[in-house]
Amino acid sequence: MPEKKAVPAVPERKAAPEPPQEGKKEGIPALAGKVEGEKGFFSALREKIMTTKISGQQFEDMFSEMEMALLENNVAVEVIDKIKHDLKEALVDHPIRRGRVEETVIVSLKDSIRGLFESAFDIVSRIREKREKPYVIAFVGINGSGKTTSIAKLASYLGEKGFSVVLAAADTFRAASIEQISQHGDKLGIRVVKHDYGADPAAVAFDAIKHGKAKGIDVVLIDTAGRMHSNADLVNEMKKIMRVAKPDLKIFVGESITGNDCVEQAKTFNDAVSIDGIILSKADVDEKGGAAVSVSYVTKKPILYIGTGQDYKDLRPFDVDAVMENLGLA
Ligand SMILES: Nc1nc2c(ncn2[C@@H]2O[C@H](COP(=O)(O)OP(=O)(O)O)[C@@H](O)[C@H]2O)c(=O)[nH]1
Ligand SMILES: [Mg+2]
Repeated sequence: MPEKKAVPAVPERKAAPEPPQEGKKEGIPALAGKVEGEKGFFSALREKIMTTKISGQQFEDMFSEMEMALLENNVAVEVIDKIKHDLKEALVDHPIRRGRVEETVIVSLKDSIRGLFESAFDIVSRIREKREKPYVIAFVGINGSGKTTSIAKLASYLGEKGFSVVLAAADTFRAASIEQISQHGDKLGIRVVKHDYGADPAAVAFDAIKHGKAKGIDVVLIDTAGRMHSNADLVNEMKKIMRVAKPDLKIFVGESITGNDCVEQAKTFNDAVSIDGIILSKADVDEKGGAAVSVSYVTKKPILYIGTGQDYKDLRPFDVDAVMENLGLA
């Protein structure tokens, strides 16, 4: 090893000898005192020894495997593109400490996924903040996605918080829908405003709000029908309900188990009536988590609650940390 320095010390830094530090076994006596914060020759050398870089090609190879895993777990394609972009920025051609490559990739992946979620707001505060009663929430989503069940859960929760609630049976289309919501109303001791099957859903919503105003009710929850989301009639019907009811909040309810379909539905309803938030139902049966990871990013709307079962108590505020944990990314 050279006895003298191959490159002069950086001029502005006085070569004040540092006290010998324990545990430092650089094996280069002439440079041993100059490791911390060193610039120039030695730091360049040290960086070469201590760090590595992921090249563009290595990244592509690594990501193609990751991409397969994300697709298999129902993560939407545009979300995969976003994750790829984030990881590329974070990883390609940056020095990474040797032995820390895997850890660095995982940290970058977690950061990227965490960044996909819009932050949720608190419905209870929103209700309290509204001066004029009632606070009106309309629920949209396709048939069987969990709207009526989620409405009943939310009604139960709001009841516990001390709010008076009325339900609007504005799904006048699906067989037994009015009976279903009426049963929930009976169990919860909550009034259900209903018309006959085939009646105009907007009229049901209107009546429920009128009733709410007259009785000083805090919250009106509007159930709606969800025939196929591609059906233009349905979209027009939704728009009419929204025009008439002017809800304070429009919540899309989607089945988390349907993965990409759920994301597509959310997009369609968002385009049609501009949703404010999302409830993901059936999270208790979803192992993949792709919808949870994708739906907020794609719509730019927050996930407010997840449904975790069929009981009234099975509605949880959405928690990014819990989702990360479910995905094995905590
Ligand atoms: N396991 C589970 N089942 C749910 C959940 N939410 C709703 N369901 C069930 O899914 C089915 C359809 O729900 P429903 O509320 O009628 O959907 P709607 O057609 O959108 O009103 C019913 O059998 C519900 O009991 C949930 O979070 N977990
Ligand atoms: Mg229903």
